[in-house]
Amino acid sequence: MNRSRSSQPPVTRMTRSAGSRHIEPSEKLDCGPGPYGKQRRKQTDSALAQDLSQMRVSGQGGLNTSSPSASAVKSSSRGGLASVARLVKLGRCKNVVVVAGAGISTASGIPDFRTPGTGLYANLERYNIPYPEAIFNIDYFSNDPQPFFSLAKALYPGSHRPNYIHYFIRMLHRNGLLLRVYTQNIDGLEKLCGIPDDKLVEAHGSFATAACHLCYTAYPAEEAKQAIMNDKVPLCTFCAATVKPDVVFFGEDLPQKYFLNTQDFPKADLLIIMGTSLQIEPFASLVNTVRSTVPRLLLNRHAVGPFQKVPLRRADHMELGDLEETVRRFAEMLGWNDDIEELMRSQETLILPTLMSSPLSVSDQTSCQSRGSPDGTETSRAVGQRAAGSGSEETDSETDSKSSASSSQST
Ligand code: CNA
Repeated sequence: MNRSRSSQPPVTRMTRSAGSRHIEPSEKLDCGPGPYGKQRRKQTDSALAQDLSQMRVSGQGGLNTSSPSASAVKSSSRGGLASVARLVKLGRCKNVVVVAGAGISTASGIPDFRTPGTGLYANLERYNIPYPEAIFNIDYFSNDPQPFFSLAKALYPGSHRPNYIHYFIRMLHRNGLLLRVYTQNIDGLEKLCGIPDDKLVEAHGSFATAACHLCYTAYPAEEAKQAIMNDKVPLCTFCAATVKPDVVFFGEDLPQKYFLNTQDFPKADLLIIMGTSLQIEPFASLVNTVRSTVPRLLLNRHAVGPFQKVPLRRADHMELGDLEETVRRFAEMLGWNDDIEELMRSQETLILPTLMSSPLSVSDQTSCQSRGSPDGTETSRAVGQRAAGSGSEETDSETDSKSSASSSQST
């Protein structure tokens, strides 16, 4: 068992923050408590300066979605999906960047944060926390890790299956169009559906690795998972503080890979934003960093971020409504639907052994997630969620490399 120090992936001082477009300069200058703070400071100055300037752009508040202006925006968006499908079919979009959030996984039975009624923030009684964001607050975790561990038990990869939306993103890759997907999700479903590692930035980390939350000594992810699943607290072998999966908490550094955005976004020729409220910085500001002529397509239940402003950029399009339904329509327009269905079937056979029955899936915990899809496929997904053997981080990555090979063959 290897528990060497500092095998934590390189981190930066760009930190995650919630609910505010404005980031205090003092917060940005904090390198965090990690042992390599100074080194990190040198590496990331230019990226930080760039992101800070961009954040000012996005710092203007948007309109409330229920306001008259918001509905004006909504109605002006009609036909957006067809226009973008036409551009793709004409071969004008060969470097597509996808920005994703919790809304792409609700069809897999994982509640998002903010949807009224079903979102995790509306169902926090069981976690016994004073305010919703506390569940991802590192100081709160340091004092009491149990609320996060209860949620982690339900979010650990292995109990949920990728849905049509994840496979749509993979199809972008298979067709050679995906430059990168930037996801805020920590459920690992992008990996599980076969999107290869080099196409994926998990901006808020994942459960694939774990480390001490104080000294960052690496800890075997599978052991951390076993402890958490058995209601035990994994402890650091170096300083005895609590070990945490490498999910990025508010105030923590984002993974170094996040900074690929400085190359990717200027290169993008289509930006697709899916299932996010664009509330968490610095991630939310990314959508303002594509060139102003680049089409931005928002697929969400309601307008968010810059899409709440009137007028929209000329190249902005949005399609509001249920995401899975919208993505299916988009795929139909592109002529991809049959291929996606086929891809889902073949990948399901590969991933079934990695899924485990989960008595504590988030949807079970909240028991309020809408699970039905128009064609009833959710029923089979739910059955499949119960039908599998034991999963592990190792099998997850094995599946990933297998499917990466198959998806790269297909591009
Ligand atoms: P959020 O703030 O909850 O926003 C989700 C957005 O998706 C909202 O605008 C919803 O209206 C929209 N949405 C949800 N379901 C649908 C649907 N079926 N059709 C159309 N739109 C829909 O979540 P964000 O991702 O913006 O916030 C980022 C947080 C959420 C990240 O830090 C994650 O770690 C965190 N999170 C992740 C998961 C996950 O990994 N699956 C789950 C819950 C929270």
